Amino acid sequence: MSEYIPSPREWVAKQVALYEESGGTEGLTLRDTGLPVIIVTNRGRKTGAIRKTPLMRAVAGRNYILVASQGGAPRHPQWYFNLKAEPSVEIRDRTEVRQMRVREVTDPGERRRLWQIAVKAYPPYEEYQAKTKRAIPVLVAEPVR
Ligand code: F42
Repeated sequence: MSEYIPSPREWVAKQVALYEESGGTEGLTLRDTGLPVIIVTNRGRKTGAIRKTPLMRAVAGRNYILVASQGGAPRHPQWYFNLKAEPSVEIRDRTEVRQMRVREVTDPGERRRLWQIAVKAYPPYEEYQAKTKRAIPVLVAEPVR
């Protein structure tokens, strides 16, 4: 059994606690945007600890699009490196929890298509990309079965 280490960011840790402890019936949106969020559970690549990260909910068929934007910060978020190292995740979308496998989208056409869906779900991603020099990674989570 691994230890769960909550995010050091208080507002993020609080959202995770509310979302998970309510069984996916509360804390479902980002602050005052009203836009839906999912919770990604995975392992830290160095600690092996369980990490839980809320991300915006962007859906393509049965898949989820994960955008490593971190508000347009200059560096990729830690969860991006964790998922590259260990792509097995659990995704909670409201009351449903699924085992999924994550891969980074490298094909330019597929990335464009998924980026457009992600921006429709959460328009500020475009501003975040304009604000940072790094290309914001786009990942896709696909059901294991
Ligand atoms: N972030 C996004 O990038 N995209 C989104 O769409 C998004 C939506 C969103 C919605 C709601 C919400 O509450 C938050 C949202 N966030 C979104 C923010 C997101 O949840 C993350 O907080 C943010 O992206 C930063 O991710 P991070 O993984 O860099 O988190 C930092 C703050 C963090 O937890 N750092 C840990 C720490 O202790 O400093 C390290 C965690 C870690 O992974 N450690 C590794 C390990 O092995 O455990 C080792 C790392 C090392 O190098 O030592």
